[in-house]
Amino acid sequence: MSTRRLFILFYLLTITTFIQVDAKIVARATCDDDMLFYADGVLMASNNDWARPKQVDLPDNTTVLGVHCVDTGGISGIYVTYTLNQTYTTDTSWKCSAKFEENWSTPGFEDGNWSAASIVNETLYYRTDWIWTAGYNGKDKVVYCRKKIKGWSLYYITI
Ligand SMILES: [Ca+2]
Repeated sequence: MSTRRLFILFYLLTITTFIQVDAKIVARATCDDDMLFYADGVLMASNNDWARPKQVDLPDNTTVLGVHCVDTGGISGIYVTYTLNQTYTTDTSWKCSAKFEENWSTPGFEDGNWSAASIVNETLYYRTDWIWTAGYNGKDKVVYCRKKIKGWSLYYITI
């Protein structure tokens, strides 16, 4: 193998290492009140203490996050952060619905009819980046919110 080819190989290995480090997805998720947290349609965590988000290590190739939340009274909301090169927090790019639909949390589900999430903006608990459907304040008690996150893939290059 020539020096140039060795250099290219080393270069690609370095890039691959960075991709793998960056691709690790760590999520923290909670909701007010009872949460089920999904990654690509697979149940990853449940939580019924909104003040204590659950930390979840997600598969590197996760493409869709889903939160099913049941509000059992008072105020409601969903809060998720996840790292994928940088840290993202629930915002209006999430899609929410109050209607159960089969396979709603899977990558293949078509969410074009779902509405953009509403920001709860509950100042009592400083919830400036929690989300819900537009039916906040007791109208929607059971909601489903999902978010397509950036996927990643490895490219194989012949030197
Ligand atoms: Ca509540």
